[in-house]
Amino acid sequence: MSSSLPVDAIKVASDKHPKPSDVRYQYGTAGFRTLGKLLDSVLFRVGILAALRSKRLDGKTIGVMVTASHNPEPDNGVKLVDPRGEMLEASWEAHATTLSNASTTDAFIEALETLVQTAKIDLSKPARVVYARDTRPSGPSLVNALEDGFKAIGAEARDAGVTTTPILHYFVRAINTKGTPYSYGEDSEEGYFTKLGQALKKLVAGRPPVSPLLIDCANGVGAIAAKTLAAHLGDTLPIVLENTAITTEGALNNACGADFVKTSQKLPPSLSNVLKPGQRACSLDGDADRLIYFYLDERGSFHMLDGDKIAGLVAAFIVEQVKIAGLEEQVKVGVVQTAYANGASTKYLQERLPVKCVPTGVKHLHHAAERYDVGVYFEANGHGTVLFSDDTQATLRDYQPSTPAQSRALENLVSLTELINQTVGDALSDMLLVETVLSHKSYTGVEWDSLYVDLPNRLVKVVVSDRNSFKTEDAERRLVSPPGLQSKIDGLVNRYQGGRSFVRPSGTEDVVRVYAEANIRTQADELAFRVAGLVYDEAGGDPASRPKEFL
Ligand code: G16
Repeated sequence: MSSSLPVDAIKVASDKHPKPSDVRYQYGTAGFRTLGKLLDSVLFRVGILAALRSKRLDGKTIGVMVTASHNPEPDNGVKLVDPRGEMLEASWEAHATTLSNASTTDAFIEALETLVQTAKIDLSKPARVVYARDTRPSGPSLVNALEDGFKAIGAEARDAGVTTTPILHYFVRAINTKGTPYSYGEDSEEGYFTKLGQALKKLVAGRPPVSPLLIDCANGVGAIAAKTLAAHLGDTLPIVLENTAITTEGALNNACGADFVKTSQKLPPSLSNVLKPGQRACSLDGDADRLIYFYLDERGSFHMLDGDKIAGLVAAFIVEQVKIAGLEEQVKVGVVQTAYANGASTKYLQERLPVKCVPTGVKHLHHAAERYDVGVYFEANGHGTVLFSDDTQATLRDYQPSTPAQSRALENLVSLTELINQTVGDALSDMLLVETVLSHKSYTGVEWDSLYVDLPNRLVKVVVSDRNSFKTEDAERRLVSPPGLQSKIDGLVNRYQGGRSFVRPSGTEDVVRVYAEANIRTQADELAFRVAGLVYDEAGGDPASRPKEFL
């Protein structure tokens, strides 16, 4: 290795971004996430870490996204994106946690030197990064801290401005594949929107026009991207944008957006006088990587179409196109879910395809989906995508169809590989995917919803003194710690018909999550309430978060 760390420059800059003494940071489910005001030192250090990751990978561009996604506005966060646009490799999550917790500048430099040694980083290599942020008020100052990190280590940094998380992931892959046979597209927003828009136009060519789709933008960065997308799509897909107040203080994710809809199983109040019965609508989350659909029936009752329903719709369509194309033997489709998947969706999918259950977190689903020729993965919360393996994409390129029907199905599959953001869950790309399938099947929300009937379910949060005392196994479906709690949960679950419940610590909020489902609504609510009560009693719950009855 021919060069060393610019220790003096890092020291001077690091002293401007001291670590608060009373905070312990953790690179969790989706990076660092906590109150924005606590993150200054973390952003500075992440800037340096991203540069080292790039050097370790021979100067490939690494992405840095400043966002707290579905969390409330005072929160913020940061996550790193690896060269193919996927989440940071797991072993580096531990390095991120270590660096962020070094208590002083000297301890930080020491931790950096250890990392350079243990990860065998050649410091003479270039460091390239691309970064972006969402619309949170704390974003600009956190980006300044990040930029100080880039400057201190001498990284070549490209500012992608204010954009969605999935667009940043797209950029990373597009930059790293530029000029190669695997080119992912132009590395610009224009390139992203053109790619998606053109693919949609091919997929729905000749289909009847559709009625306008209403998008709840969660008052976040998705509002900006959806507006640009709408302009690219024109009459192909008329779009009405709601909850676009990106500069209104406190509005982000507040009583709107995908997490609100999924968790409360309700229409955002802001849409109650806007959404017409039968109209298709969807919610994005704060950084536009999650998508939940919904509609009101003729009686005005709310119906939600979550990530599980999206997986069912999309997987069935892809299987059908593969079959029509005559590729059934060569291209096997599989689905990946988490424990949050509704039991009815798992049953529906298992009757048709291989289904795997993995722990929460897109990175787990993504890796499991990579093992299929076509891997469809969605979390129930609306976070997911579809992956076509390199071999499958080559099969689609080389295949010679023998009938016009085969040829059309093949073209559809190829266009799907363009329409779908295969780097990560992308609400806008997923929305176009859903719209494509609805158009091909001539489905309204009602027909889509009737593919299977969801088991009533409830998700609740409990604030406990130490969520890290909760440890799980079997893809988070069972607790191993606190000892004895799982058998109490089992005892309760057995009393409910169709009962299922599990408890896991969140990786993005300081809470423990409780999920329950049962054959009837009152029973699902009661089971969730009782299990939450057990957690609360066993784990020293915060009185303010004592589980409330939903009945
Ligand atoms: C992130 C992850 C998701 C995960 C969600 C909730 O989503 O990317 O995979 O489902 O957090 O995780 P937890 O239950 O551990 O808090 P997002 O949209 O917030 O980035």
